[in-house]
Amino acid sequence: MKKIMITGALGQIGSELTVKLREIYGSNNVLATDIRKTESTVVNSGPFELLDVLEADRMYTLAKDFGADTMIHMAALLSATAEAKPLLAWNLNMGGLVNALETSRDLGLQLFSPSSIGAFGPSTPKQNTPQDTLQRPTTMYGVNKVAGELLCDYYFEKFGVDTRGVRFPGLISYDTPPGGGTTDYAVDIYYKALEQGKYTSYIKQGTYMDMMYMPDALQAIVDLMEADGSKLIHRNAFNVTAMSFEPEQIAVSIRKHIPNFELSYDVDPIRQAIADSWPNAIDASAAKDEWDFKAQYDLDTMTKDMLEKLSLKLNKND
Ligand code: AKB
Repeated sequence: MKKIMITGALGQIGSELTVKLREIYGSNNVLATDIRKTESTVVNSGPFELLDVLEADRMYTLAKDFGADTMIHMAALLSATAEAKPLLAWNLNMGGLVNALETSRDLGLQLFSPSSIGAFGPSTPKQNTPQDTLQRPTTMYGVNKVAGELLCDYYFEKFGVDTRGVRFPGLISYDTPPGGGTTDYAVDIYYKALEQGKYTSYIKQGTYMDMMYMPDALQAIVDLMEADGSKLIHRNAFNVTAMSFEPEQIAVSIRKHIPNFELSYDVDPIRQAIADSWPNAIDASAAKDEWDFKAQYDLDTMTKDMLEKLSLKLNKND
């Protein structure tokens, strides 16, 4: 990775990834793009262009003019929004990916495109979910992710595009809030713990899902993209995870810092159904074996860092 173009750069992952990549590779070597423009570090700290990922010609021209050798394609609708707007999700998630693949094919770019634990479904083994297993998701997001994994494999096999990707779990960060995901409760809970001392979860007690702290997710992207391609067997869909917990466990972790924190429930049937169709805990051993994936943060170290960073952020905004 030397000249990198990012789509969806103002989203939850993109906004922190852009900053990290600019630190590693130099500000002028990372072109951030998004469908909107905001007063933000991403826009102000290096090159930025407006891009709707459905505009294939503009995507191609921007990548060509920038001299990109790498595309990191983050623009997508997340699981809950995709379930509410399935046709839009199909068009945007698949159309954007096809354009990213075609641009990468024409210009010889290396391409990162994220999959998700959403690529699994109710018939997938729930515990220690294997890397290679049944994938019959029942959500539009899951359908998009499985199709995306296969399409990326196809472009590698057929056209030699150096496609790479991981199945991300829920990602937790203090910088940019996620939007429209099923796992978003695990971010909201920290904001509400600091602001109100209590949180009402839309995910039911006892519902386990895989999660990861954002610094580990960003490092995973860099490590996979820098990995020796000849060692990658599962190049587009590596299971990665750092922890698996249910709402009560995150509450216990928060109470180590905010002893009176209260957790209650008002379950959202749509997001609960999505969560119920996903694994409880996936097996990330293929990522460890093939490119040395490892996560630094567990639930308690993440909670400590989240609460410290978030209180600084929230106090600053007072
Ligand atoms: C979501 O909940 O949609 C995402 C995911 C796990 O892919 N965070």
